[in-house]
Amino acid sequence: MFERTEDQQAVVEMVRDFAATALAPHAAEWDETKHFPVDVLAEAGTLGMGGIYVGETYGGSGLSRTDAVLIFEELAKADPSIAAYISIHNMVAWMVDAFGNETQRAAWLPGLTSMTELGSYCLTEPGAGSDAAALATRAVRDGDEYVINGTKQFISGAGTSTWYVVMARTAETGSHGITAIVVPDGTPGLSFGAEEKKMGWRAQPTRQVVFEDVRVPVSNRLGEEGDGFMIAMKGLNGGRINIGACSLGGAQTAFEKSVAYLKERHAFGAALVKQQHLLFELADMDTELETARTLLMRAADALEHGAPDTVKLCAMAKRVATDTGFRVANQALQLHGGYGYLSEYGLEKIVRDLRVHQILEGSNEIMRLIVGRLALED
Ligand code: FAD
Ligand code: 2MC
Repeated sequence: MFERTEDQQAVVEMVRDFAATALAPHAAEWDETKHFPVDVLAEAGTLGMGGIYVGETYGGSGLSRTDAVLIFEELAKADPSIAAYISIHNMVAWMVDAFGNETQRAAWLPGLTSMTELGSYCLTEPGAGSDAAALATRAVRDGDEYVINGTKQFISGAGTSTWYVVMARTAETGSHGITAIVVPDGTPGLSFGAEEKKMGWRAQPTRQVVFEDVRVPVSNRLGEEGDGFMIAMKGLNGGRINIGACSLGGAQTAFEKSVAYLKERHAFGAALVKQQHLLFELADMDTELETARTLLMRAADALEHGAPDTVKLCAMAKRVATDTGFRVANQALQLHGGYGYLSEYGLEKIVRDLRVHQILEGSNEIMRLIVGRLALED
């Protein structure tokens, strides 16, 4: 699990090359101008990054969850914001592949896997974030159609995506009364809020998605009525690992910048790296990143093989990797002194981008809730 195979090494090198040429040189500008580079995403699609762990029949790459961790770490080394969006898109593509029927997969996957059509995951609402099972967006059946009303909050890619996977209430039975429905862009009654102004993740849009008597055929439902919460949570198990890998990638870059900087910056008659305190800081950062990487790979392997402790490991790994990523990035900024605070050095963007990983895809408090509850069951 920990030694890379030749195939994995080849994938990593391909992604590293793409990230270094297509993402890294533009990341600062996209952040500043809030540009969502859909053309570059389509390029990532041609390289197989639109459906990393989607089956090959409809254009997926058929790779494993541990491969995905390696890929997202590489992408995020160049730009955590774009890497994180690709991770959400992959979650959507996988949900269609895993829970869609043959007709749905044939219709929706080719566009998703090639990333010529983007996907958004719509769970959170203004009144239901962490308590996702309390969601109120309603889908009422009318003959062969669902009529959807409600509002989704903080939806990544909203306004640009072609496909919205929407978790909506079809019955008053809590988490078992939720259904996953695919809503195409352009459906009458579907509209979007203004782009949120954010601390980080500025190279991708976050908007409300509003449903006013939106009608879609019943054949757009993923799985059965009432399966939606389970589908959403299973998607998130992988999403949580991937977002952890995005934290790792951003923080790894921040760490490497710190090593180079402390070697080169002189004070008190020597390079700063000669200060044992600073060397120990670097040692801790390196160790913490490796600890997080190891746990992520362990969780990804559990998910890949359907291990009974998958949910717990994914939650543990998400919390550890995103907390570690933020701490390391923030410490890297500190090690750069005043220069760390300047955009030009690239540290403050990483800190801004990584901060939100502690909040979304299940906040780190919710990760503790999941682990704690499961620990009591053990
Ligand atoms: P709340 O649930 O209101 O929580 C507020 C605080 O209370 C948090 O610190 C939380 O951890 C804590 N808390 C809540 N309940 C408990 C508890 N039981 N015990 C301890 N602490 C608790 N959602 C999507 O569906 N799709 C997306 O694409 C998406 N993209 C996002 C992009 C961005 C930039 C952001 C900021 C959010 C995105 N989200 C998305 C939403 C995200 O998942 C939620 O913000 C997150 O789940 C937290 O929900 P909330 O904001 O409503 O906070
Ligand atoms: N994997 C598989 N199944 C899961 C699961 C998981 N990770 N989490 C819950 N379930 C199942 C659970 O087993 C139960 O099934 P059943 O009733 O058949 O026994 C069902 O779902 C309900 O679970 P709970 O009884 O634990 O429900 P509760 O409401 O008490 O808590 C909680 C659920 C808090 C774990 C869930 O609401 C949650 O994960 N909240 C965080 C929301 C979140 O992660 N949002 C992210 C939005 S996406 C995003 O941010 C992006 C950037 C894309």
